[in-house]
Amino acid sequence: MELENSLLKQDTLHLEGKDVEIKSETFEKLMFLYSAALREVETKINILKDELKYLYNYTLIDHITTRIKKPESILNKMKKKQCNINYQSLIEEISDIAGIRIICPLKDDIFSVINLIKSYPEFKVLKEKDYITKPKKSGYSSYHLIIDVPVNVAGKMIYVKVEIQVRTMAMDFWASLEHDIKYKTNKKVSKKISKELIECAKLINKLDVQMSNMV
Ligand code: 0O2
Repeated sequence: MELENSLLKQDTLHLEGKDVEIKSETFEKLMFLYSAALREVETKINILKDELKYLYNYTLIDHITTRIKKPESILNKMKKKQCNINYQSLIEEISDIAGIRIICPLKDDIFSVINLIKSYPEFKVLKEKDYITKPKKSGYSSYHLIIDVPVNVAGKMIYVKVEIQVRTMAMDFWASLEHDIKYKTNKKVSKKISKELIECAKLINKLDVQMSNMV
């Protein structure tokens, strides 16, 4: 595969400048680290979800999904960001290889989830993007956190980046459809459709505010 071939030209991998060096023969070994970090986060969030449900009968989190970015998508993103195609820049520049999406019923729940995640001492927040208070031009709304997650490999602690996206069910509905229509296709979406998508995002925001006010 093109990506693997390009990456594997450099077989010594330095992780985050933290005194760990991995002699990696395969791209899969690196992906294993991301998948391990993702599982750590997924377990913690699932426990949080159940704890709130069973102890306080509150549904703060409706559901969560996880994914590891496909090699083709990693390569496309590296090219788009004009990165050097090697492990170093993959690890440093691409923050969302491991991704978890947390879907909340209400808009206010997003900020509660974010505060709870920030209170975990083992997660180090590297970056946050509040597209809730200030949606993207496209209309996209979501709260993003990039965190460093400790993973114990062969007795050594290494830190792996995981992207957490938190949004409401309504925002998720919009983002999923918009993604299918526009974000991942190479087809140019007409101005009319883009405008309609922005209008729909505004309606969804109104709906989220109205629903929040009812509870
Ligand atoms: P996919 O397929 O979802 O993984 P950065 O490195 O932070 O400077 P980046 O990662 O492009 O740049 O940051 P940004 O804009 O916050 O986007 C990260 C992710 O948010 C995207 O990942 C999407 O999942 C989502 N996203 C951002 N903008 C939009 C949008 O307009 N519409 C939709 N539907 N999703 C969006 P990927 O890798 O682009 O895609």
